[in-house]
Order: sequence, then C-alpha cells, then structure tokens
Amino acid sequence: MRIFQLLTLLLFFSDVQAEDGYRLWLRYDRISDKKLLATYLQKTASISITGHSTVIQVARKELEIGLKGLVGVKPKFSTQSASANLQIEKVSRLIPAADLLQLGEEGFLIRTPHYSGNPIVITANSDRGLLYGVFHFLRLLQTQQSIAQLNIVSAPKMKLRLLNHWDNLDRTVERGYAGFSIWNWHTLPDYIDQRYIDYARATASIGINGTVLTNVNANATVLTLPYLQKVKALADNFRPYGIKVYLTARFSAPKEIGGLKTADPLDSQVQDWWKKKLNEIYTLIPDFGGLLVKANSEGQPGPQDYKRSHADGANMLAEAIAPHKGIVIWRAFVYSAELPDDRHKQAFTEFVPLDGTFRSNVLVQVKNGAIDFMPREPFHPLFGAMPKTPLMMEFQVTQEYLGQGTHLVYLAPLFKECLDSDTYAKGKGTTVAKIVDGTADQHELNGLAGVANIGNDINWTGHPFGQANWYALGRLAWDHQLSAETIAEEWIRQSFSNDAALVKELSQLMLSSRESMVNYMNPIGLHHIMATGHHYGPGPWVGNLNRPEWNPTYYHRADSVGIGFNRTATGSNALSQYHPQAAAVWKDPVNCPEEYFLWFHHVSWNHKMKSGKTLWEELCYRYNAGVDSVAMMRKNWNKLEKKIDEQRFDQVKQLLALQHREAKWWRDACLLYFQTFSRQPIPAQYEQPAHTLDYYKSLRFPYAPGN
Ligand code: BDP
Repeated sequence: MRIFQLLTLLLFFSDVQAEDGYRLWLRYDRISDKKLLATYLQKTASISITGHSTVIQVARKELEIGLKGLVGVKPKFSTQSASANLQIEKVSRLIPAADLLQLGEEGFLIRTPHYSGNPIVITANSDRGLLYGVFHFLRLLQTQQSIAQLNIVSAPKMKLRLLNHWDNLDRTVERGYAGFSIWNWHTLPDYIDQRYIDYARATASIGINGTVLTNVNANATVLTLPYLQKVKALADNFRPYGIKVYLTARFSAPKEIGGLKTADPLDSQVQDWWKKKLNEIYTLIPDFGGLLVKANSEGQPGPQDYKRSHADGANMLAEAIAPHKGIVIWRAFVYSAELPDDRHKQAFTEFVPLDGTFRSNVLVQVKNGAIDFMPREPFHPLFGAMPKTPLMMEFQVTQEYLGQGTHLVYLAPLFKECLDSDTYAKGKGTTVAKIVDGTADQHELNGLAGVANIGNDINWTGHPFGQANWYALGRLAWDHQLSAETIAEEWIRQSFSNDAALVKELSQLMLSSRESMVNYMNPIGLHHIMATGHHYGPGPWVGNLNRPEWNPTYYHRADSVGIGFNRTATGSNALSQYHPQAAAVWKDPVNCPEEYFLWFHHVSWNHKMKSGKTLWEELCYRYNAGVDSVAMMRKNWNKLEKKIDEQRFDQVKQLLALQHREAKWWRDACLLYFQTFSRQPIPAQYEQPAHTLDYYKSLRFPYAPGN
C-alpha cells in the first residue's frame, strides 16, 4: 500500500473514531448540502469584526473554528465593515436605535438590511451580545437554515442563567454520573486544562452566563486564599466567554477557617469576617458573581443555629457583598426531621412569612417542585407566593431520580411542564416562567439554574443524550418560550446530522422518553420511592430510616385500602398553599389529572380510573407500558445504525439495553411490593416478575455513583 493511501486510511479511521462526543453540539462538520454550502461560502467570504476585547477575540476564534469546519475556509477578517459580507459590530449604524434598545445588555440582532450587497449584520449593545450573536449565527449554519434574509432579534428572558456544579474539592461529584469533577483543584491555578476552555465555549454557546463551581453541601476550604487563587484562574479563563464564577458559601466558615467562635449573622465580628472575605475575593476576581447558600437544610449549618432567620443569614451576606455589586442566592430547599408536617409544606411555611424582608441583592432559589426533583412533580407552591422576592428556578439536569447515568431521558418536557404551569398568582396566565423571569412582579434580578450533569467522562455527560439536557437548560434559560421540540431538533441537527428522517426519529425518541420513565418508575403521581442514599433503583419498601420523610413509605402510604398521599383538606392540606384556582385542578379526586392522582389523593385499589380499569390494574398497565416503550426505543434506535457513527450508536444501544433491564426491575419490584397491599394478581397478559420481592429487596449497590 502506498504511503499516502495508508495515511488517508488512517485519517479516515481517526475521523470515524473521533465521534466520542467530546465536541458536544459544536461539531462544525462540513455542510453536506452543496447549494447551502455555496451560499454560506458567499455570505461569509469576508467578515468585518470590530473591537479588541478578549470577548471579541473569542468570537473571532469561534468563527474561525466554526467556518473552517462548516464551509472549509478559514475566514478573512478585516475591520473595514463597508465591503464585508458579514459585518459584526457593536451598536451598528445600520440598525435603528429602537431595535438596539430591545436587545438590552446581552441580546443580539442578526439582520440582512436592504441595501447594496445585502451583507449580514450581527450587532448588540455589548461584546458579550456579539459573542451570543456569533454563536447563534454558527447555529443557523450548523442546523442548515436559510440565511438569505435574516431578521433575528433575541434577548435573554432571564438575567442569571447558571449552572450549579455539585462538585467537591476532592473531585467527587454529588449526584454526578459522568465521572469526576472537571475542576482539577490540585493542578490549578498553574495548569489550565483545555477542558475548561471547551466547557466555557459550550456553555457560552447556549447563553449560560454563570457557573457555581462548588457543591451546595459546601466546604469552607474553597474560601481560603490558595483555593481562591484557583477560582481566580478559572474566572480569568471564563471571563472572555461572558461567564462569571460563583461559589457556595458554608455558613459556618467564619468558625471553620476564620478562627471565630460563632457564625451568628448578627455578630459584628462575623459580619466583618464576611466583609473582609468578600473584599479578598473581589480583589482577585473583580466580577465575581456571588454566593449560593444551602443553610439549615439536611444538616448544613445556618442562621437558625443561632435562632436567626433565613433572611438574617441571607441579608448579612448580601450586605457584605453589596458594595461589590454581587448577589446572594439563598436556597429554599429546607425541611426538618422534627416537624411532623408534610415535607411538601415546609419550605412554604418557612419562607412565605419572610417575603419582603430580603435585601434587594438576594434571590431565593426554589426547586421546581416541593419534594425533590421527582420524575413528575407539581410546581413548587412558593412560585407565586413571594411576590416581593425574586425567586430563582432550580432544575436538576443531572438525573439523580431520573435514571441517573444509564437512562435516556430528555428533560426539556419536564422543564417546560413546570415553566408553563399556571400559578394564578396574578390572575390566569401567571405562569411559573413569568414569576421566575421577573415579569409578573417586575423583578430586575431574576434567573434560572440547573444542577449540572457534567463530569470528566470523554463525552462530558456520561450518557450521550445527557448532553441534550445541558443544552436544553441553557436554551430555556435564554428563552423559556422555545418548545421542547425545537430544542430537541436543534440539538440533534448539531450533535448528529441534518438528515431529515434521522432528526424525526431521534426527536420522537427524545420527546417520548420522559413519559416512558415516569411510567416505569413513578406512574400516576407516585414519588420518592427510590432506594436509600444513592437513589439508584426502586425501594418502595424502605420504612426504617431515622428521618421519616426520607422513607419511601412516607410518600406512597400504601395500605390495604389503597395508595397515595392525601394532600387535600382531609389530609396534610398541602393544596391550601396553592392559589385556589391552581389547587382546584388537583383538589377533586374525580377531576384530578391522573398524572398527579396519587400525589394528592389516597385512592382505593378498586377505584375506577378514566380508562375503566381499577387503580390496581392501571398501575400494572402503566408500569408495563413504561417497559414496552423502552423496548420500542431500543427497536427504533437499532433501525438507525447506518445513520449514526459507530461509537455513539453502540454506546446508546448498550445503554438502552441496560435501561430496558432497569425498567423491568422498577416494574417488577414495585408491583410485587404494592401487591402485598392490593392483594390482587398482576393481570396475566403482562410479563410476570422474574424474581421474588425478597430478591429485589436484597439487592445492594454499595458503590453506586454520585452518593
Ligand atoms: C437532594 C440530593 C442531595 C442534595 C440535596 C440538595 O439527594 O444530594 O444535597 O438534594 O439539593 O436531591 O441540597
């Protein structure tokens, strides 16, 4: 074989094998459509880009990488806009001032104004806006859109668009299923891993503008100088991408690393300590974003240790950070083992009376639901109940309760379901999205965060489809009106290919995946019935944990009569925390949507469901339908073999087989256990459990990840 043939062959193979997922949605492979390729080439033949900031340099670099890949030509840049085909310029004279006004600080506009030569103009009010515009332009090319006549005006609906990393300093990741933390604290600040840059590119490309580097179960060490220098190194590298860094603050840090005897927020020494600490942080990182705090929750220290309120704690930090224009994000994820009240109600009970008492630079971060990132959960009753406080949304991108690293579950439908829910707080149509984006109560400070699913696995997220959830989080934080379908399609086109049939198949697979998972894990409103600690797999029988609300039996309440948690007025009355019109949807067992039935009602085994089946039969049906739909996903995936690179095809194929096995495990374990109460057979038309209940109860996973 001639040497050049060998080289070509090697190149060919290295190309095929390079599809390991590392490039995420920024693959920038050559445009296959010849006609489009010609247009793109023509429209990008000369590019003017003005400005010299590091952000502009990043935008240029991205255009270079992107166009080289997509159209095969290294772009020619100039600063002479008049003759360029693509003109990238802050506050472009070609765009009316009123249009620029709509863009705010971070928005962008891409337009083909009608004048000679028909150039494309990308403009914004800031360099960051231009960078977002460039990423969007490259997205148009990657998804093979027409760029003949463009008029795109896009401004983010949320001000803070954050990833929350639950990463520990020893590089383990709480609820992380994609390897270890990407932050290598040991080699920072001297060594800047290329991953940090690629993380920033990907993150900025979907509009995320902040990253909380550390776990909410915080370690005060990150606030010591050697670690702050490491944080600074990351901040310096993220700044050109418009990404600010944030840290989690351990409330007892003044004691642990400051040598004080107390962390009481009303103690002047404690206040001074935080002021000095924040001065130190801002000296190193002038644009540091702020602090995220989990306090008096699941054993974390907090102001209540000193009989102070959450507002006392948050305000003390907020005051210390205010001179630097920083913010405090205070989490509302609180519940107590001592309180006999339904866990569902506790955050509301605790926080609503504090509305109006937080400083103006405090946001309260609320999980999408009142329990904990369940496969399906009604929106948190706090949304709409604290009009004087900006409430930040916390979604979980990492799939702690949703199949972890092994299940293909596309989360945009879950995120959308919550954002589109009507709180009725200010009349019909006051959706959760409107509360969170600040429009309902005119909060300038507003935001949305997602607990990241990123680790040091080669493809970042473990499951190749986990990438879609990272992508969806960013896109929805930018624009919560985008549909789950649109986001899926964008992601598929960029991550796999623009082949129309493939896009259709994959998007069907993704869009139905969440519902399948609900069926085989937690149908009809069941929740929190997973195994202890690691939350991997089913554990509905668990009832012996110290804290009552950590037990699955607390949530499903199965007995000889029926199953489900009565949260109506005759039960815990958690429903009373919702606006009466929102509560009305769930209150009446006759009309309650069945997907929330057992969330709000204790229902008898023989209750007739809408399908005509009894509740027990419906439960059997749903668990089986969930398993069947995973079988269907496998079948559909296998049909795509020729259209997907070998590496990812094989990876997903194996993972779907695992998901299928785990779906059966969920079904069989749950049905066998609930059958001990219903005392009815699993109808013969369904596959019968492969093992006994005792077998499922005996399974142990001492080293399950993320715990
Ligand atoms: C739960 C997780 C736990 C987190 C906690 C939180 O199991 O690991 O620390 O939420 O959000 O979902 O603080």
